[in-house]
Amino acid sequence: NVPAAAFPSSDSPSEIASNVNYHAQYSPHFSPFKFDSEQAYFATAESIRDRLLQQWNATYLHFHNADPKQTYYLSMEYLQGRALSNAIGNLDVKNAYAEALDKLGHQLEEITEQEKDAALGNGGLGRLASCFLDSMATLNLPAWGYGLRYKYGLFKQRITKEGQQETAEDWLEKFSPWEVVRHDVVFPVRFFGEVQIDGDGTRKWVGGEVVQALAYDVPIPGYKTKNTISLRLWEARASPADFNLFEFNEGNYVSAAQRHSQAEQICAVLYPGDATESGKLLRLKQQFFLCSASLQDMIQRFKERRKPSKTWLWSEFPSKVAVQLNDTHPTLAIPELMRLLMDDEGLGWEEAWDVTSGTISYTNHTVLPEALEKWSQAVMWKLLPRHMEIIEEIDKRFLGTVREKFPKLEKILPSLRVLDTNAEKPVVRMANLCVVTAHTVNGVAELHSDILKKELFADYLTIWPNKFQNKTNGITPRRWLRFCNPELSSLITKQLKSDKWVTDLDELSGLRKVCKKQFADDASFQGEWAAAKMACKKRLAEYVKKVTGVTIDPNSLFDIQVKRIHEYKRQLLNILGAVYRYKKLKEMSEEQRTTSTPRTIMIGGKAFATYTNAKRIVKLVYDVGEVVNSDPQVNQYLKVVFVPNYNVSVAEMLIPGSELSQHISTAGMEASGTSNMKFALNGCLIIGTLDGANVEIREEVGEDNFFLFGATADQVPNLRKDRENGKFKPDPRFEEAKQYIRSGAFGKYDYSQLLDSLEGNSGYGRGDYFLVGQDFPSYLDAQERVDKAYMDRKKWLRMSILSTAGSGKFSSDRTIAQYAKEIWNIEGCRVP
Ligand code: DL6
Repeated sequence: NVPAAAFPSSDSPSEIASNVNYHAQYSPHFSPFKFDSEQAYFATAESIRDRLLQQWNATYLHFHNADPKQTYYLSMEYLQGRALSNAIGNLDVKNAYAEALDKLGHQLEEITEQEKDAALGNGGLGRLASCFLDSMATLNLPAWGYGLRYKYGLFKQRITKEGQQETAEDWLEKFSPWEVVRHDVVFPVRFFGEVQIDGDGTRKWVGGEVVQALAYDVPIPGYKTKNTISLRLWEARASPADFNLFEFNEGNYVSAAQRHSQAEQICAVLYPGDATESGKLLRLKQQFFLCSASLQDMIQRFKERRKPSKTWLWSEFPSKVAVQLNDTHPTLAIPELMRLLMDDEGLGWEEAWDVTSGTISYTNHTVLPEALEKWSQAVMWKLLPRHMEIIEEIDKRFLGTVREKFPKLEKILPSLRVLDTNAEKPVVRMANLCVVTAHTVNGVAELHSDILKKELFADYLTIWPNKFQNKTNGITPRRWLRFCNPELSSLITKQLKSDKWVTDLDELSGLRKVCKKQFADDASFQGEWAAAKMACKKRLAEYVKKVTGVTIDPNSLFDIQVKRIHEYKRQLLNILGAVYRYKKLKEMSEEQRTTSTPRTIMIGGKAFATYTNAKRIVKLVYDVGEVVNSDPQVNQYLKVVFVPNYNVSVAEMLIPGSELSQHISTAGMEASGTSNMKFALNGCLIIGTLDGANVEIREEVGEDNFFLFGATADQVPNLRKDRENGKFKPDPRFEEAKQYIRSGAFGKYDYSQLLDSLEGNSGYGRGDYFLVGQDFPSYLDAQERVDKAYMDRKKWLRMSILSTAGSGKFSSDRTIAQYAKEIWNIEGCRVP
């Protein structure tokens, strides 16, 4: 009986219900006459989307008229997660929508569960990009994100007794209500072809294959502001003329549609396998496609905003446009901007170079050698011949400048160059191209930025002492506390008597007050804190039961490690610790066992499809869980669960319910980590090494509230040398844990190759390069401290409260405000 209204004239629940009903009737995606949860989700999402579009239009118009300097964030990854609950929260209409849905016979929570995660990312780098967009919008910054609209995103993970199985992620299967296709925003992107030189010496890139980049806008609302910015995702399309009707009518259907399928491949999946030449070429195509389409769009907007006068100075471009490269994946923006400026706009080299380097800044997110991109020069010449000319020129001019101004660097010049011509297969070093060109280079945590300055990019410091900065990562407090943990959120707001912390996270330090007097700590607050945590733990236990079938006890300590599976992140250290714990529990008498701290260890994360050792680790966790969880002697004291298909929504369930979280990478290898910040913010204690942002988290929450272990980054090189020289003596407990697995205690699968990687003396991926054996004893000691602390409920709760209280620094609002001021030079531009 609810009427249908195309747009609600107020935020009253009945008006909203009419609007949702309108969408159910007039934007139908299913057969009529039913209104189940799925339909209700789409209709609700469309109702919210209308609001976002209204705000988006107002924001865009405002930016257009005000013409402020604008930042463009270029990233191959965005891990957006679900949009509905986030948008409802940011628009501050949760209660109104909950009531409206109630009128229509639905629960808001159940509706939001219908949404599939937009998983256009792999890990921390992609989620960081999404947190940044939320903060940019919330801070009213004139900023947009650019990415690719992958049809399948990263794979969906299933866990069976065989280990990890990958299937295509089908987030677009039933359409996404959050994207708006812009048929008027299309740019041609060329690949292959050749460079044509005109009579006057001007160069033009011609021929080859041309693909159309079509824009889809995903509106990103700020929190309690009208500002709604865009995540513009490009889709690759062939034009209708590329369909070969003649071939088709000849019955050659595959070749008739060849151009179309080639275009479709570009945005099919994130990180296609790159073991083959065609895989490498496809990845490079993806990167260039993102860069070229985005830059053409930026240039067009720059011109449009200057249209009344029809003239502009290109030298003004850097004072209107900032481009942030999220790692090296969008490095091709450098030669592409140079090409567009020189070949299309007629600028000379120097002028184009000043514009390009004045516009571009670069964030490094890793020091792992295998993740520092290097592209074969041969492949680049084939795919992007004009860009290779430009890169060669950049390299040549860089050499000239250094030789002239810094002759002392001659010896080390080969390692600083953009081109590596000595290699058997000459390559372009993308990180070097970024450092040589960008006006600013930043790392993502203090330790990581120091390592960049002292090691990876040390020699560039002589040339550009002021180019390098640190911007410690952050997370959005909206998604990662306010919305995912309503229980703790309300308690904090009640205690602080304000919800100002949602946009000013430093306010959380006010919670320290309740912990001031040693153990005279406010018992009632502690009780409420414990109750909030317990509510989240119970919800998590139900979820774990639903997705794995394993029953876990909310009274046990919930110990979680969720992140991409990688040897440097050392999930292997965690599971070896669990194996050791299991063995000791089995050896204890029943009476002794009753004094142990019951624990539920949860591990989750995706292993890259071709990363064999990572997949073995997943299987080992699963196998250990199968044995431990069904062992009646032990399973009241220990459970081990592999949580499948870790993604943003799963994180939103796991993190609020966590009590201990493991961030245990080999020191110096994790650039920052951001889930550590989310856990700490939700009152979870961290067991970790002095790596990445752990260092700063420990400083902020207090060293007594952090379970530290392991070698430091300074010690790691010598410890590796010691191993190589046969000086390392493994702790007997480490040997015992490995031996237990080798004995077949966890099934018939042969884990010898995985365990062998922890033995021997040297080599990356062998000889225990990640120092699991080295850190194992101090890890076990730290775990003992955890067990003891958990038994002291008051102490644990106090530590938990202090952990949240000390998390203010890790808001992405702080990070983005620093980028805006110290790198982009942009200011807020709030829609009136
Ligand atoms: O900066 C975001 C995120 C960091 O928190 C992680 O520590 C870091 O591993 C990740 N880096 C990458 C880049 N590639 N690799 N490996 O994902 O960035």
